[in-house]
Amino acid sequence: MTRPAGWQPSGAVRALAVIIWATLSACASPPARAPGAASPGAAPRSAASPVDRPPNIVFIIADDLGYGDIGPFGQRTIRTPQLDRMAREGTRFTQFYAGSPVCAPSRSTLMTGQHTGHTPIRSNPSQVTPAKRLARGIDWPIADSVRTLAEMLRERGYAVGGYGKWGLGSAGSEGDPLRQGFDRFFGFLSHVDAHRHYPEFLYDDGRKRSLPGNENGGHAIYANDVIVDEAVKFIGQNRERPFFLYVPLTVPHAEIQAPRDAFAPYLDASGQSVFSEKPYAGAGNYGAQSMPHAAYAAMVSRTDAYVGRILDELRAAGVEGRTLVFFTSDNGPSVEGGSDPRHFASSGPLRGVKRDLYEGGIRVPMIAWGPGQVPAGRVSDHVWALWDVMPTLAELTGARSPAGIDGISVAPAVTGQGVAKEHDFLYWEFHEQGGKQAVRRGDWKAVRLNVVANPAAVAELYDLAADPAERQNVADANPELVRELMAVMAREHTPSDVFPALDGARAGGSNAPPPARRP
Ligand SMILES: [Ca+2]
Repeated sequence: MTRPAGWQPSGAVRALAVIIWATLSACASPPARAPGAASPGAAPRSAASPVDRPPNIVFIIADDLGYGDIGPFGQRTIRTPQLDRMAREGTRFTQFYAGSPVCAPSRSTLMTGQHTGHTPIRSNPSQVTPAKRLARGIDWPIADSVRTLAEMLRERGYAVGGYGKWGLGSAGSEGDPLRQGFDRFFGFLSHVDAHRHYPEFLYDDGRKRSLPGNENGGHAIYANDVIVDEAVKFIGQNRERPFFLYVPLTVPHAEIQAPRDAFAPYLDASGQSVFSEKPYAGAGNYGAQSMPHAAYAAMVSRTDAYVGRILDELRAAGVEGRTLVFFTSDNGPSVEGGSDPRHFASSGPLRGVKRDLYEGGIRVPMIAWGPGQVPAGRVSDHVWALWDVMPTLAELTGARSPAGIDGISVAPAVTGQGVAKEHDFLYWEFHEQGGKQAVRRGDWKAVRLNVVANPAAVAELYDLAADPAERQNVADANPELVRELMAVMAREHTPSDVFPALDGARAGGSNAPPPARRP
């Protein structure tokens, strides 16, 4: 955060990064595709391209895992030895952000490279206008016309597999992952289905696959166990070609349920929880849990074990030297369904939880791992967000990133080679709880609340460098800065006919027409 806004790496820095990348890449085994056989839609590349042999990409995203939930980010109670190891062997990013404080829009920013002022899925399904929800099914689909991260990498010649929760379109809709760039998808398609960890079925390439023993409330097969079984198979099946493995796990999202063996570290000799417990009775989509603290810890440790399984499989397949692995979360920790983020300090030192635009709702862990490619044991405070993943992976793989998106490539922050670009600003909007907007510029963070009822709402202002917990609202002392950041909010929100909640809530209540929609 020390360089002026708008700073760009020089051509010499970029060229150096290219040479270093080419040297690293040359050590890896080539993919099966014939040399020089460009895939449809791939960017034209020179003979000196750094990514003639593009790395495999594994992107693991936990669900509702807070900034402070895992060891590398300060957790002291819940055990996460695999993520501890991943961080020791890779780079930990302390200022990485989700796209949104809830699931669907966060995933939309990842898949489109656009922030929530532009991305097609702006909010969870409950916020779609009722008439349209009836017409199109529960989860509003990403349109065919949208080019997704999965499509970008498939165009580059990657095998593309998704294992976990999709949430951006139901089976057969235009948002079906099989119509959005995935060769294979196994798991949950809708958000609400994914609230259950012992479902009666999962989708296997668009068809329902029964999970025997889960009928009538049975707890025979834990969904994420079988999801990771399938994900691991994908690695072995595609070891001879570049692959993109997307693993959107549905843990530790409520309901708070874990397999019996996952509880072991958190039970005493008599089988009782080692934590204080207040049983959760269950409500709505969420099942009951007699030991919610132990169960939550078990879910986070199970998440950790899944990461370990994937890293082990990469080694067993002999591809760890040409694979980049990312681990993050889609939003902050939840207070719903029996979750109790205060017990484990799940937001770490940050203010807020899921559905907040304070840091605890949107700042999430991020670890990048790639032996010989990503520096080991490094900690980076580079500021980036889920919508930067698409252009970053484009640079790392030689794929063609869409024009006009909000994301920027931070590839040098991942490889440790060169200096990564910095954002002029980051923007978030949230359509529930009265409507919220936030902007981060440098270390300044502005948050507007209740913007639907009060289009004139003035932003709160925090100095994250001096006050990372956002305790001191310094808006009154910095009126000009507040005006500037509210102008960013007014500019970055573009209207949406599907998710219109904020369309009348432009900062300052201006009735001026919005700027032209970006492509
Ligand atoms: Ca989530």
